[in-house]
Amino acid sequence: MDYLNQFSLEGKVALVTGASYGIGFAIASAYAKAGATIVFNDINQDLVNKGLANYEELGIKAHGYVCDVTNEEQVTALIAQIEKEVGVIDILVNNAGIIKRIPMCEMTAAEFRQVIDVDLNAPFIMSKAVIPSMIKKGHGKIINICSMMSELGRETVSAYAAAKGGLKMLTKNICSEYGKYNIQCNGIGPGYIATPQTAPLRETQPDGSRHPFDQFIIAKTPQERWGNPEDLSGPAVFLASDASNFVNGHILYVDGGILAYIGKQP
Ligand code: NAP
Ligand code: GCO
Repeated sequence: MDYLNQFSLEGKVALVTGASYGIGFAIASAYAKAGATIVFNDINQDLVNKGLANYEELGIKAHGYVCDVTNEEQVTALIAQIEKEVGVIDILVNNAGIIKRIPMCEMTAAEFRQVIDVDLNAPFIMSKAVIPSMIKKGHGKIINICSMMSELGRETVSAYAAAKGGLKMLTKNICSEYGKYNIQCNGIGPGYIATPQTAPLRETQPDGSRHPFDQFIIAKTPQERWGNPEDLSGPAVFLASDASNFVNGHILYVDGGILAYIGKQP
């Protein structure tokens, strides 16, 4: 058997949410290079257009749609439109996410709910929308983008950690409930990745020094660097391909070793 063929995504339709840029864009671009047809959504047409241009720059003909992943009506309409215009979704990556860095006692309930809505409720809504067709088709791959905060806490990210911890368990539950239909649901837990979401944590200080949090992450990472979105491409292709057909309910941490390491002695 040519084992490399197991990693091919030829003939597959992959939907990556929130993939105009950042981690989602890197994953969707890797899927296209592995042969998949790429579908992505973002929250407004301007971002979708920017995303389409970004894919075109790489020679990728993507299908972009406007959809707020927290809105169940929009999601139901999106899946029906994709199935009509592109095809049944074989691979869903729940990537869209937000973070609010606010000390818990200063965070309003509305702010907490907003993070839970995008980072946890939306993956539930999206997964519920694609599973029926995956069952009919006899297979499916759902990949949830979790986080270090699926395992660890830190100051100011209470809502995000609660959501990503919940997303880890939603991943295990989809595996438990739908594994019998040959649906594999796994998570990817990125470490600290250089994207717009973490830009505030990496800003160069007025005196030209590195941001204290930047230095902290370097000291906590055995590989002594931030991750790049492209570091997630290979693991994401693996979990979307036939190479992982008996991997289910697993969270694959792609973190340069952070979770294994107590941190460099100051
Ligand atoms: P990002 O740069 O902020 O991109 C997030 C994407 O999600 C954006 O395209 C955003 O669109 C979209 N989005 C947000 N809310 C949405 C909604 N309601 N409906 C549709 N799209 C929506 O974030 P990232 O760093 O690439 O992170 C992507 C995922 O990885 C997130 O789930 C994040 O929690 C997770 N993650 C990130 C890191 C990291 O260090 N960067 C590490 C671990 C996990 P807008 O521009 O319109 O907001
Ligand atoms: C933060 C960061 C992290 C990363 C990521 C780590 O403020 O601590 O934004 O939450 O985004 O989730 O895996």
